[in-house]
Amino acid sequence: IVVQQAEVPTTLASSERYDTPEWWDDAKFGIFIHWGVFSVPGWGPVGRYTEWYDWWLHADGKSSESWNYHRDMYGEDFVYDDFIPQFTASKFNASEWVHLFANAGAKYFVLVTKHHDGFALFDTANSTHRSSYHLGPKRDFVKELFASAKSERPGLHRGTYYSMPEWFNPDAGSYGFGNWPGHLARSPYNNKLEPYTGRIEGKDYLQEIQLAHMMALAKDYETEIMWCDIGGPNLTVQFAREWYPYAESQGRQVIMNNRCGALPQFDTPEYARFSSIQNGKWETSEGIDPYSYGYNRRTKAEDYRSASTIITTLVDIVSKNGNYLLNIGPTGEGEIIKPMVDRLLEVGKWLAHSGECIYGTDYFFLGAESGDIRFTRTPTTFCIIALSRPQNGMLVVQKSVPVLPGDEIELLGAGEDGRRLHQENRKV
Ligand code: FUL
Repeated sequence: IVVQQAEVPTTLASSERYDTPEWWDDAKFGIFIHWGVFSVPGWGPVGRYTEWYDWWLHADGKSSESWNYHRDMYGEDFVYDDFIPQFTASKFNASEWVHLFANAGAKYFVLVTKHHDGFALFDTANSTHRSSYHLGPKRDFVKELFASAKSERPGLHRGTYYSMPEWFNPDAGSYGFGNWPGHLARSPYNNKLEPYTGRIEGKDYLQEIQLAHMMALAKDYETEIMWCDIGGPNLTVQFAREWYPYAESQGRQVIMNNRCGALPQFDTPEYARFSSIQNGKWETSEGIDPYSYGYNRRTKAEDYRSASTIITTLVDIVSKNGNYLLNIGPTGEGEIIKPMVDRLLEVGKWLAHSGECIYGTDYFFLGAESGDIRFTRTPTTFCIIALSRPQNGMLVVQKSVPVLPGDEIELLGAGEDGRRLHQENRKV
């Protein structure tokens, strides 16, 4: 017998595609937040993502640095899910977070709502019980953070990172990672070691977990960005067909990245960026930590990217038609540590006086760069941004730039008191 299976569409027709929203094009700078059970150990060998803690523990084997660290710190019987009760979030303060993001000059944020460990930060009642709402702190962090942002910083847009596969979920079977033979997790119900926490027998992974989660984030939490990860088997076309018209009917513009499948609205280079102007909008993501999205207790304060590195990266990306999603990794207690806060606020100071050359700008198509100089523009302004202080105080632009006699030139920046420079406008 040959069973003809219904074909699941994998892409949207061009008539069903949406442009990137105007608010997102204009926003340029967002904050990415990798926070979850992995933040509790918050540790990884240098050069590795700490949100992959559980993976390295298995992948690296019993004589590895990862395993030795884990055994010495927690003992060899301590499994990843034993970190769940320690994920207390005792210092988490939604209001402080959103004010910090806004004061950093970010116009949106993207919260990891479920990473590859399958542990969600929202109410997963309809699908699994593997979430902070059912286990550990018993709190719905997506709801708390989104509610704060909506009421306290309404200009700050809200997005959700969502991992399509789950590493050790037997129901997710062959989806990207597959099962890990012998992987055990602590059951929240009887405290025994079992194959996967919170699993509800007989669920169809794609329909009842993945799609159900994405729909909940879209409708119950009103996410504006569905920032999927990894790709793999998915029902994104089905999702998009429901979500886009739904959001549109509410007068909201929403967006999905290229890792959802179906409709790549924007590219997502990771710890990397394009070196030339791209026709399509794109977004680089990378950590303040030079090696990891998740918090790494090994990283020294001076190793975090400096504010000036962050600013020059932002300028470079924006001049090439991209957005910059800068990641922070809070601790398991929900604290954003001081070195990160300091850098974010420093970036915010710069954006406060020079943001008009960033937000709402477009690239300048005659050439994004010339040495240490970048260009951006709006319909009425042309910006020349020097990435380093020009020698002898003289900025030489060796490009044909659209400046006409009669135009006014203004130098943006802050004086020593931090206030905007007041300069006599100069006529060209
Ligand atoms: C990757 C993930 O595997 C990383 O842990 C991180 O979340 C990054 C943004 O995407 O694919």
